[in-house]
Amino acid sequence: MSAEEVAARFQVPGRLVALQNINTGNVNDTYRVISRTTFSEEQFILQRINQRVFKEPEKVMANMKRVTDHAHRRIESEADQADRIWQLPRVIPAEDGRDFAIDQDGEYWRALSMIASATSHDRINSVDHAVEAGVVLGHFQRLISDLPPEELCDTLPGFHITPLYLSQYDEVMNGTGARARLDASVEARRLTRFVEERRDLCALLESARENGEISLRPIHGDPKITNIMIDNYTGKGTSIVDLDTVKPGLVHYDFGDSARSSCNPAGEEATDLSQVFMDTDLFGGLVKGYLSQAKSFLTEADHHYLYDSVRLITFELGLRFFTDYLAGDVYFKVRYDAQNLNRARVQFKLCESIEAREAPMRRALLSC
Ligand code: GN1
Ligand code: MG
Repeated sequence: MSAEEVAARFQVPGRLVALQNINTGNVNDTYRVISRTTFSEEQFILQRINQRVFKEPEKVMANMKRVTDHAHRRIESEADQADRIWQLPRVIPAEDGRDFAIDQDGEYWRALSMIASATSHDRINSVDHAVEAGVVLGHFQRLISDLPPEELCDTLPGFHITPLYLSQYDEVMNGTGARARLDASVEARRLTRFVEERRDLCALLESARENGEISLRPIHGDPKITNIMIDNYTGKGTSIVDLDTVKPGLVHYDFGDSARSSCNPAGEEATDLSQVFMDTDLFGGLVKGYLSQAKSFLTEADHHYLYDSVRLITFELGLRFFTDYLAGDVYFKVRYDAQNLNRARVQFKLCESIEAREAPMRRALLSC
C-alpha cells in the first residue's frame, strides 16, 4: 500500500494534497503530509515503523500514548507558570480508533501531529542553542519523572546496555564478513584497537544500576540534537520529538546522548575528523539548561554519573555504528558504502576528546 493510501486512513480533516519524504532518521521512514479543507490546512507526520528494529510496534505505540497523555496533562497544568508554550506531538488515531494502521504487507504506520513553527537542526549553532537543547531534555524528563517506569513496556530489550553491544560486537567480529572488511581497511583495524582499550568502560553505568546507586526511570531514549525543536519566532526550545524510544532506562542514556550530539559542532555525519571535538563552552550551556529543569528530580548519585554517561554513550554509539559496518549495514540506514565506518570514526574521535576534557566537563557539572 502506498504512503498516500495509508495517510488517508488517519483521522485528519480534509483531503490529501501532498506527501513529502523527509528521511531524517536512521531507522524509520518519515513523511510530511499536507491535507486541506476549503478553509484550513493540516500538516502531520506519517511514519512507517521499522520492524527489524522495533519488533513489537503495538507496544511502541502504547508507550508513546502513555507518555504523551501524561506529559500533555502536565504541560497544561503548568502552562500558567511556564516561560513559553511547550509542544509535544500527539498521536493521531487511525479511522478505527487505534494508534496505528497496518497495511496489507503487515507494515505498521503511525500519524503524529506536527510541531508548529519550529525547526530541528543537525548541528548546534551557538551556546544559546545548547542551553535550549538542555532545557528541552530536562523539561521532558521532569514531566515524565512521576510516571512509574513499570507502566512502560521494554520495547527495545538491551537498548543502551553497553555490555550487550560489546557482546554483539564480539560475535560479529567472529564472522567471515567482518574479517573481509577488516582486511580491506587499515582504519577499521585501528578502530578495533580503540575498542580493545575501552572494554572495561562498558559496564560503568550498568554496574551502578545493578548495585542500586542509580535506578530506572522513564526516558526519551534518543534526544539527539535533530530531535530538539527550536521555535522559529522566539529561538527557544519548544518540543522534543521522535518518541518511539520512550521506555524505562537510565536518565544518563539521555543526557549522554544529548551531550554527544549537541556539543560536537561538526555533527554526527562529519567526514573531516579534525573538526570533531567536545566543545566545552557548548557543554557548559547544555548543562546549565539541563540542570535548570533536572535538578528537581536528580539524586546526588545520578549527578555523579553524568560525566561518565557522556563518555560512555559516545563510545557506545561508535561501537554500534562500527559493529553495523562490520555486519554489513543491517541496522542503520546508509547512503554510501562506508558510512557506518565513518560514523564510528566520528564518535570515537569525540570520545577521545571527551576523555581529554574530563576536568573542565566535571567542573561545568559542579558549577550549576
Ligand atoms: C537512531 O532513527 P534515529 O535516527 O532516530 C538510533 C539511535 C541513535 C541514532 C544515531 C532505535 O536514531 O539510538 O543514537 O540513530 N535509534 C535506534 O543517529 O536505534
Ligand atoms: Mg529515534
